[in-house]
Amino acid sequence: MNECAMLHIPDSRYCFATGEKELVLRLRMAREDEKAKVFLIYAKKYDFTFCRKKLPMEIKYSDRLYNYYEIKMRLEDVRFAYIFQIEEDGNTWYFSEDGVTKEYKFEEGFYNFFQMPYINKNDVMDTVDWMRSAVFYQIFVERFRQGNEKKDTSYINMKWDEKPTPKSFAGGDLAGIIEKMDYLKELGINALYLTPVFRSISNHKYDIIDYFTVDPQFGTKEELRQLVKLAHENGIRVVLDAVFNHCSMEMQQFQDVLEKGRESRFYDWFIIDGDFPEPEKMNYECFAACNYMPKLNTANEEVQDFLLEIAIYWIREADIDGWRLDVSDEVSHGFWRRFRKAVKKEKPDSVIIGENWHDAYAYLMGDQYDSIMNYAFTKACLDYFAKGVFSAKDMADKLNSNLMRNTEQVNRMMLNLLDSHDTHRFFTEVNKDKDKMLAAIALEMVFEGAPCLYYGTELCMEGGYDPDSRRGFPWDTKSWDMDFLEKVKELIRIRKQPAVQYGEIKIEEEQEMLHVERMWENSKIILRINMTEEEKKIPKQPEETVLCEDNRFLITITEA
Ligand code: ARE
Repeated sequence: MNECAMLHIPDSRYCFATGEKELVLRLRMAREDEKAKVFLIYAKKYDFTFCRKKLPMEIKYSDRLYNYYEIKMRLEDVRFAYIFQIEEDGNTWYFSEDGVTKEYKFEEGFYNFFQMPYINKNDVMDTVDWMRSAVFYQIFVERFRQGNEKKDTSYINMKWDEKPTPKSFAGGDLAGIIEKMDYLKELGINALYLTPVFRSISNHKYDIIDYFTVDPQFGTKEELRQLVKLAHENGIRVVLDAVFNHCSMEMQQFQDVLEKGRESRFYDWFIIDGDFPEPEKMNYECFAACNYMPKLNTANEEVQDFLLEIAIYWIREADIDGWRLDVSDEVSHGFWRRFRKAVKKEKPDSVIIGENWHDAYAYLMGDQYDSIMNYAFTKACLDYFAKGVFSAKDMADKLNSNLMRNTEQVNRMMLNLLDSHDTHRFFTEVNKDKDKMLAAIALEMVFEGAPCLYYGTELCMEGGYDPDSRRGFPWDTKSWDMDFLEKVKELIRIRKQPAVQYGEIKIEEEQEMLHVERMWENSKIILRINMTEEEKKIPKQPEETVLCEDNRFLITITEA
């Protein structure tokens, strides 16, 4: 048995409460040990030495190197003690805080059993309920739709269907989104993520001058209110972009420091090396190498208070349903902890989605964000669907490995995306292959977490890297591929099936195909994807009913 591969950490993604009396336990073992029989030996904490129970554990996830055994326990008590027992080739081992041992002295167990000492209610992370069935649609506001024809349009310098440059303005606004709410509802999405809408001189508005004003190019506070209200009436939630890592150098507080240097009462709002910030010398922290985006010092409590006020203000004023956090991995954990408390207090079922491109476990333990933009999912999809560097087995391994980074609650709230305003469009990445595109969307809809469609995905919009991925939405219906659009709608409907909302997930390779299963009560949804060069008829069992199919995938349902 490969001891080095064995891993279990109490009170972590390997042992977490999903309710006050519900605990998930995971044990990692080497893949080569898959014949081993694994048992959980457990008891109420204070009973462990004299009265224990034993349950078998099953492999629920596998990646290239490891198998992950998982069990969900309904507890009699909030204090829980346990060890693992492993049987292989006629040998028995025990795995406890003492590591792997041939023998285990239960009478001394209180020194080295693993434990969940006490599940305190306020430590249990809740899944935001509506996230279970959420299908997000990301809108880059400047390019979705111009609804207000009466506004001052002198800033518009790009024809709607032209290729954008970094400084293009096409005229998109909130009124445009309001106007097209029927289209969004019809598509079946039930959550919007809007890129920033506050006052700023750029087209993307990630350099904010005034966080309390909607940018006049986009509309007014009243229109934002209306948008959210109308969205809610149509069963659609709205998440806005919180750009709290940095602001615009035009923001009044930074201007004050530019003018007064150390004498400014806002000097400590920024991180400056010297008496004055000097943009040409870049002697202050900023986003990337953009001197026009000075970094806010979120270690400063006054800055924290200012940002929290903004977060709460828009929940109160516009009734938004959550925040996506820009460059969240560069902002302090301490700030996000305060942020979560404040936002969840104001609106308990709001969602907090970080923009971390990498493993974000440290932020996802229930005290900071609920989820992240799942770029690890994006990368896996690129490798499998677009670049062809992943076989079905590689893909299954990678998806399982990614799931094991986080707890069940977090996995259910992950924002799974194929592309965004910061990447090439996925349709361009798959070389405009509609079968591959649909197969990828099918995976997004059946996978654990909330899918997020970047605006225009449903119409196969193309585009390279920023700014090309931000073209104007093609409203001329003559150009639409209606079959494709209908397929996307069908797939969105599948995401709302109970098995996908609540079911466990199983991902594996079968006959060189990717096989994803969701199971809930009596129903089982199976997605099979064939990305091999061989065109094969994707097999299904006689008891399965087809929900949706295309050249590269088949989704079926079985109701027992
Ligand atoms: C502008 C120009 C670009 C130019 C860039 C740099 O448009 O053509 O390349 O400047 O000079 C916003 C705008 C951008 C704008 C940028 C700067 O949307 O158009 O670019 O401001 O003015 C990293 C960050 C991540 C960030 C991405 C882009 O970690 O937070 O880079 N994403 C957010 C937003 C962006 C936004 C900003 C941040 C700034 O979503 O839209 O840009 O507010 C690895 C790294 C990641 C890295 C990722 C991509 O995975 O680990 O950290 O993300 O690659 O590079």
